[in-house]
Amino acid sequence: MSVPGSFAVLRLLWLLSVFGTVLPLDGGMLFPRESSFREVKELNGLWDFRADGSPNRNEGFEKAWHKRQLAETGPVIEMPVPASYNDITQDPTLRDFIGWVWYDREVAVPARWISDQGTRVVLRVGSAHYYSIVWVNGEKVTEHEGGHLPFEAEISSLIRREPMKPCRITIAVNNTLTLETLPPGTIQYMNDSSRYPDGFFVQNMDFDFFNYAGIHRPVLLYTTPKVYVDDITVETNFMDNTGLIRYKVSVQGGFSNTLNITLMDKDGHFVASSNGSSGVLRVVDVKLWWPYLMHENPGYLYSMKVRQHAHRHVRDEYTLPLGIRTVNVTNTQFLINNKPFYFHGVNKHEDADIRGRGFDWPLIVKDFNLMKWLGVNSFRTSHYPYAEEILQMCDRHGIVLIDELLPHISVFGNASLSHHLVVMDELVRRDKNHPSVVMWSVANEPASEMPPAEFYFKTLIEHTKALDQTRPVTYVTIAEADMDKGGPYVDVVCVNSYFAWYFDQGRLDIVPLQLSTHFENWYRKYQRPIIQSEYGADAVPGLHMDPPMMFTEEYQNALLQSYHDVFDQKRNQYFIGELIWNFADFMTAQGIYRVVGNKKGIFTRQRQPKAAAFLLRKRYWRLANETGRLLPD
Ligand code: GCB
Repeated sequence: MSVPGSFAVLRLLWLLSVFGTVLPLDGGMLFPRESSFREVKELNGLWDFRADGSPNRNEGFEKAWHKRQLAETGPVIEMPVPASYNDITQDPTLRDFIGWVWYDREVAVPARWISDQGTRVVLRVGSAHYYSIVWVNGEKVTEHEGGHLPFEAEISSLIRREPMKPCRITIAVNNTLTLETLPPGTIQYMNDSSRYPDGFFVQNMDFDFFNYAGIHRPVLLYTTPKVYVDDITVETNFMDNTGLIRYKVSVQGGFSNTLNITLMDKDGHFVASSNGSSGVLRVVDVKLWWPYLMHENPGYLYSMKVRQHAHRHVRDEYTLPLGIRTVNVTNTQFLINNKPFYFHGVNKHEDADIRGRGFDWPLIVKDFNLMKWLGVNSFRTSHYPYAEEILQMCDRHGIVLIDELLPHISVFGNASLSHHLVVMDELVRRDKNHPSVVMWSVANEPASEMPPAEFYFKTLIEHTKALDQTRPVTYVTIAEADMDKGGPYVDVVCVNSYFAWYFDQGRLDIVPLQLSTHFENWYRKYQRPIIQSEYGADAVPGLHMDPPMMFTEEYQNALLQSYHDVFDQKRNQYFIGELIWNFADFMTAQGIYRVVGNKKGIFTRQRQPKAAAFLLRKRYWRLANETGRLLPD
């Protein structure tokens, strides 16, 4: 990411510079794709399941439940994977369960995967919240901390040991949040025996969404050859009509053989080729990746086929979809392909009835259809990394993403920081090649009044910029005091505010003054473009009152409208985007501020529009016409 001056000079410098994406983690996290040399077997469906309800939640480890089938060590129920387990049964104890839950199932592994010593078999979990341990046939193969990113383990030699036996996969998942986890939480024991039974505890959390848990994304077995393409990194640029793709490929598992890279256009026609593990592909008459509503052909993707040869035979093949685009930020603008981009979008959650945070294609496709209906060109992955399949949809449809790592954090110790840096590495490693990702958000609303916060954020933001120099970095903030800690380091100021909602309740008349003062102060201080990264009001669908009162659909509409008036005044100055809170109603912990969840959605949780959806739809299509057209050079 660079501040544009003379673009041609910068492009030249780009070609001469070193690779901008530097990843300290060992190994890649390429999305598993089938090819002539790779197979994928999905393990989704029903698994056996048991929550460890013992007082210390440790019975499973004490009795080594992983050593046998789960059904042999106690009662089990059927649990769908992927899904949160919380809302699947009628049992409130399971809905609110804190501690270890256990899943297992047997898998028939294709005989040729076992007999062919040249095949590498990998077990991959798309995500499981929060801490996971995985065993295969009773032997531990991996563990992982963090609820929203994939992890995997090679299991080839293990399954070859007893080739005739089915392969039993056991996964234990713990959703307990502590001061060491990200997001943090605390476990509080209630010791007053006159009010609470022995051992009674609660999980305290500082974020506003239900702590859904379980195996949330697909579980897969996939194969690669023994010597395999492990990671690919691409960075793109263009000069006049020529696209430039700088690539780096790493091969693992043995001697790095000849690599051959072929780029194809959307119709499968040859575009360019190269040999070797790094280089630059030149694309004549390039078709750039454009956001939805900014071009008649948004989301244009090329395919980069990476082939690994040995003795003139192809040994491995992996095809990466990629889009060619640039991102730059000035003091007042966000530029995609050197054109000003205005974010008119939403904040989302991975959240729905029954499945909780579980991956669900019908829901994902419905949400994309709703976003396109609304005229949304962007969203923020509030407040954690979303499934990679969602990012792929964004790539294909031209929906621009602010890729966020974490919700509210309030602990700034060394342990949190080291873990935060590792998860940031994991996020960049997974998402670096997605053209839809135009900015990293390292956290939402950190309670930065805590003293070590400034060091924490400086380190985190600088680390992220060192990982990836091609994208701007932000963190999302709500208070000016918070911004003082990280503000000097961010490229774009992302600000949340809830005027006439959490403050000055019911007083819509104060919004124009407070909002514009707020913007002016922030711009004066940081001289960075500003995005309204959250604003909104709860509306209970079907509740009406005119003149508007809080919680009615009319109030939600009127509040949005009063924000929009100020946005329109600042739009041609430094104000570069608006993301409504929230796309849809979503579940939260129980509390007196939430009526069965957060109701700030412009759609209900079942994805039916409230009045505000129509208001926003009108506005976003108007904005698309005013801001989205390609501006002349
Ligand atoms: C915020 C948070 C978001 C909450 C929202 C609200 O500032 O970032 O997670 O859900 O406010 O509705 O209170």
